[in-house]
Amino acid sequence: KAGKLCRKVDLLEGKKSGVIRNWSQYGIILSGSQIMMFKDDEWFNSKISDLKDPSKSTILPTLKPDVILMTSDSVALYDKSYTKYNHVFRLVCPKGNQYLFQAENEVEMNDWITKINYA
Ligand code: I3P
Repeated sequence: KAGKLCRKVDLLEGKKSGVIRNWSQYGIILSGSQIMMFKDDEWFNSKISDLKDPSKSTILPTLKPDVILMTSDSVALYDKSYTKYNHVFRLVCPKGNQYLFQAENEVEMNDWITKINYA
């Protein structure tokens, strides 16, 4: 799956202090158990149709993501107690890191949650 999400780092190793807390938008590719994150919006827009086409997956190894998150031991969940923004899900990672991701709408949010958890 590929698309765009806004991300905020909520906890690093379980701690809130010292964390840069702003939201920023990334182009995202979920491939296997990796979330690859790209800052360059223009580049991502120009590539997005290729990235959504499984027959062009040969380009995946050549990509240089700005951030990579491994999802194999992580859980994506909808956090009911989080009410500040809509369509936000939480990614909880084994070392205590937690990220908030905001999707465009509820359908997209649920799709990301499902695909991350079953990747
Ligand atoms: C943060 C920024 C975030 C905000 C965060 C602020 O300030 O305004 O948008 O998160 O609040 O610390 P800065 O840009 O100076 O880093 P929310 O929009 O999610 O509230 P927080 O510290 O309460 O997470």
